Amino acid sequence: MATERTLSIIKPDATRRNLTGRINACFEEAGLRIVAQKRLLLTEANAREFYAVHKDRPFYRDLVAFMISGPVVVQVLEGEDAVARNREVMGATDPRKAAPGTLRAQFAENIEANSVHGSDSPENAASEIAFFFAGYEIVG
Ligand code: IDP
Ligand code: MG
Repeated sequence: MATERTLSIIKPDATRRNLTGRINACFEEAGLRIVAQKRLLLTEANAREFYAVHKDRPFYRDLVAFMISGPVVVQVLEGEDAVARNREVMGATDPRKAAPGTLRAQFAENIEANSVHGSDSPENAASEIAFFFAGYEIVG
């Protein structure tokens, strides 16, 4: 398996509850290295563009409003099979279906305010990383 990079976002429900460090510790314990990280407030335009793939879903407007409701921490995680490994650490979208011990099982408030985002394929990881980071901001 090759070393990969994936985009992670610690969502506003988690930054509000001061969970950034605990979530980052879970990534590091799972063998994922945080090779880029910044805290920012998404603009509405940012959030709409980032989640454009979901623009026809009934939850899109609420999701955009939630993602701009407070600070997020955007980060690049690097490691063996990082995309899939991060999805395992995150758990299922709906915390009621997330395996015990996963981030969403531990921390998510509900299916929308579910604490973390992670890219779902290496192709999407590359475009999501480029959405937030210039090459010089990523230090492996
Ligand atoms: P993922 O984050 O596990 O990849 P996606 O299906 O890509 O899940 O959905 C993106 C985000 O949209 C989710 O993380 C969650 O915040 C929100 N979301 C997904 N499904 C629902 C829903 O049924 N109701 C409300 N929000 C949802
Ligand atoms: Mg997704």
